[in-house]
Amino acid sequence: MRHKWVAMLVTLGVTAACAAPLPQLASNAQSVQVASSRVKANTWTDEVMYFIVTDRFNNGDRSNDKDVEPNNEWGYHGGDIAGVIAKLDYLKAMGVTTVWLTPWIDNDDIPLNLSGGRKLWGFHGYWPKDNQAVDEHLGTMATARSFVQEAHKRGMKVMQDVVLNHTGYQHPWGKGHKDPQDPHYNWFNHMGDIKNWDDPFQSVHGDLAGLPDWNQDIPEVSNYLIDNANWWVKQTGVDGLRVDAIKHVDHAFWRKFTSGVKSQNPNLMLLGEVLHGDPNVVAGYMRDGFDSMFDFPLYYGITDVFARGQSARKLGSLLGQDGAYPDGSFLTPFIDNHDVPRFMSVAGNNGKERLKGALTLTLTVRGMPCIYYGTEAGLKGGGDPENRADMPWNNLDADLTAHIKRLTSLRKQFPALGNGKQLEMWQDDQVYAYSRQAASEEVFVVINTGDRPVTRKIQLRAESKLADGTRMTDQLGGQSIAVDGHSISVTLPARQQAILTVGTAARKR
Ligand SMILES: [Ca+2]
Ligand SMILES: [Ca+2]
Ligand SMILES: [Ca+2]
Repeated sequence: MRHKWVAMLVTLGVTAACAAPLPQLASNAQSVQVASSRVKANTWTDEVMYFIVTDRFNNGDRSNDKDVEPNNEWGYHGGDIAGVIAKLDYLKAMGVTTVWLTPWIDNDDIPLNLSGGRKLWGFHGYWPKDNQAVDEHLGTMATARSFVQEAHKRGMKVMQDVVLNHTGYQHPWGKGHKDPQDPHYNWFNHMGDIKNWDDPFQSVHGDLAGLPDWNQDIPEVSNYLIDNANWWVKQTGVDGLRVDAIKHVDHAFWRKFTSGVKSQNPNLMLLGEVLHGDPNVVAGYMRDGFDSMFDFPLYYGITDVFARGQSARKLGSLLGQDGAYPDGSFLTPFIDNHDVPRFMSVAGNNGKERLKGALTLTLTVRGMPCIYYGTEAGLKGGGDPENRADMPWNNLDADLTAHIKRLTSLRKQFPALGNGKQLEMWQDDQVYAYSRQAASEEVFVVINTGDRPVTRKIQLRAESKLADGTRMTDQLGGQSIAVDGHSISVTLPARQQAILTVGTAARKR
């Protein structure tokens, strides 16, 4: 979660309203053990994840369309969980295997009122109001359960987005968080808004734009949050949790959280979000017990190289730091999401070709790729909320969709693309190449990120088992080449890529 509107909200002054108090969940301090070491439970690298801002995706139930204002970019637009269920077959046909939705937890019921009559709603889901309910705009607990069941029926997995740093403005416990007389006063931090984002103490203990900040330092709170996460998993049967804003909570809590959740749900996949470009910072949270982390460092590299035309060596430099992670093979690479401008709004000329290059990298590089809804439509959008526009169902892009399907299909046909070891083969300012090597399979990916055609003679890695004379076929462009002198010679037009597999035939599309 990113809060570019922090200063704006503070300046304008926001209003929040009251809600009825909630019963407190029983504390379960005994169930929680602090992790002594990181236990590796899940590898989802052969998954393809698709991320949906539920309110903006598909309106499957008109009966929950209260507060809908299609022309208010900060308001509800009517999308819901039923709408996602209706599109599961569409997603499956594109090769998606895992779906992550923005938080479906009940959010604030009254908007923030900004100057000029503008109203900000929690359509994004990151303003929790009732920790044990589904938001009425998105569905009910039964709809959430049904979504998970329908996904499972299709062999797909579901990630639930959870917010453990803060509550919404109207959460019954949080709304009194500045009042020492409030019974839950100690459950929240009282530093006021984060002002210096580089100050680690402020970043953890300060408020994000006035959102009441949980005080995870006290066991009542940390146990409650862990119990609540386990409660949700039990209620809905999700396969994993995407955990929001973890850099705003202390490492000690995350160690307790990952251990406490895994002790109840050993197979649950935990994916953390730290919006930071330094692999060492992101790796520090993976060490707290998260199975995977969003690959924000590589995101910046993908944007710089593919959208902005900077040196392809940046990709090599970033992937060369995988050793910083406890498990560098299980990051979650992505091109863009709801907290950053969409790729198509950053890329200049030939944006669609550049996006296809970025997709080729994202869907063949190590880790579990994540595709943001609307990528298959070439959807544009700058900062939040422009990057959360409605899914343009009547304006999908056949070419982009076909490229995604081609890549997901290749991942199925060549498991090394999901599970193989990532080995760099070549880097220069314009070309980046790597192999994905499994026990009995090698796939080479060669990417021309530049605007000129290239030919490169690329030496195979010492680890390669391919003998001279081995024929290879490019599954994207169709060219056929032979290994010669433990090398391959690859020619690529501007902004094109090759995915080379052993054999003379292009696999069935
Ligand atoms: Ca609806
Ligand atoms: Ca609500
Ligand atoms: Ca915090």
